[in-house]
Amino acid sequence: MNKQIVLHPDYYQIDALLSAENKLIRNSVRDWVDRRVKPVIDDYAHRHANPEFMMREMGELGALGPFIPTKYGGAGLDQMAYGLIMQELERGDSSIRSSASVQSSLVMYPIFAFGSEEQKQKFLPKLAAGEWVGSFGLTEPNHGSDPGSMESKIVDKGDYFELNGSKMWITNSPVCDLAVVWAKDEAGKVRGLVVERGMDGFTTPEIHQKWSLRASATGELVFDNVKIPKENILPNIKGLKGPMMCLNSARYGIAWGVIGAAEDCYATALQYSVERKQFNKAIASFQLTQKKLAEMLTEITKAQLLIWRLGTLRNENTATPAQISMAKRNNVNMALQIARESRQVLGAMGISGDFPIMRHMMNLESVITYEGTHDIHMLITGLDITGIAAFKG
Ligand code: TGC
Ligand code: FAD
Repeated sequence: MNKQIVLHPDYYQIDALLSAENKLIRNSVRDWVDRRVKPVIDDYAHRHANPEFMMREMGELGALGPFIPTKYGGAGLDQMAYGLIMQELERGDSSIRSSASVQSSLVMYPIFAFGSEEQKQKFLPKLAAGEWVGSFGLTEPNHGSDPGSMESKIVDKGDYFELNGSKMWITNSPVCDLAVVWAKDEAGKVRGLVVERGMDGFTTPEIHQKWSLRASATGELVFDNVKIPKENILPNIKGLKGPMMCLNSARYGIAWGVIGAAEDCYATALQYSVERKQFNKAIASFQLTQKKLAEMLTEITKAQLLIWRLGTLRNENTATPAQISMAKRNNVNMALQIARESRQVLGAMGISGDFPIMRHMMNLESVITYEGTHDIHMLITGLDITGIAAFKG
């Protein structure tokens, strides 16, 4: 078996469709993940600890806000490059991809797209360098799939806005230097604001005891009469459309990322199956094992083609939110099914921490829920087909 074909399956020669620049950035992130993530990630996951050093190193690689123009510290790369970076990070672990996609799509993107020139200059270069860590507060304790019903509020106090409320299940919150937060103004319009660590009344308690994304810090954002200077409001957006546009970017990145996790599981199962003998034969020689492997490769290949096409549409700025939902839903589910099948190929060894499969599987249980659940994305497709929003009462 050719090691590269096992580790990085490319059955339909999609590599030939990528630019030299795309392959260069992909290969440098792949190399970094092999050197800096894979050797330590199990230890961090076992200890439920966040590998904080990685943010700076991802900044050095150009993996944070890669699509942000260079004048703001980004790498000025295209959407295909962004996706490939997410794929390589998630081959290492979904936690690392989560940190990077929140920073890129949910923090840097809204500041770039909706922020003032001063906000862009103040925040983007330090976020791109990984010097500052950002988080994104949309979900609340009582409002997950239905963010439009959020209760967090800002009240105009003349010189400043007063923010009250809380956000729940927030990636990076315990370690963030700033948070892009969505709250309603007195007119009931959703507004975006940048809340900075150190502001009085702003706290970020951690959520402990997760069985998933254990190498990522998740927590709350709590606002108790926080005074938000007016210059911290994102001036160029009003309405739920603002956070949803950020989600389009993040969901697109996730649809790429999970292919990395799926490939890591598939490669592990394939290698194990040729080495493990039962009934005096490699288990890879049994038809039922081959069925599993053949189906995994087929599903990975279909997911790669789907996301490559979506990447070209994103580069042309013509991808619709519903197309992104379809890719997020399909590819995450594909990766989760492959993690489950791969685990079975390894028998008891599949549950062992000596292999990455169970870690990927547990991570993917979050990925199938966050950024819109599997079912919500199906209903978004249903709405696109029929014109009827089945999620509304
Ligand atoms: P609805 O009435 O349909 O829409 C309200 C306004 O928003 C616009 N809109 C979008 N705009 C751009 N892109 C999209 N994808 C959009 N979806 C909706 C819409 O056009 C409308 O605009 P306007 O101008 O007419 O006001 O909204 P709804 O209240 O019925 O809700 C439907 C919706 C789409 C919000 C819901 O189906 C949904 O997607 N829920 C899922 C919530 C979600 O994904 N939360 C994610 C939180 S962040 C997170 O999970 C980060 S994890 C990060 C990590 O660690 O990687
Ligand atoms: P609910 O909305 O309560 O849904 C529960 C179940 O009901 C789901 O199966 C759902 O599909 C179903 N359901 C809900 N409404 C309908 C409907 N109309 N029709 C049919 N079924 C329905 N959020 C952030 O804002 N920022 C973050 O950084 C962030 N990071 C996260 C990190 C992790 C590890 C996790 C697990 C979550 C994170 N989230 C974040 C929150 C995430 O986006 C929400 O968990 C997700 O949107 C679902 O909301 P919920 O958990 O409240 O589930």
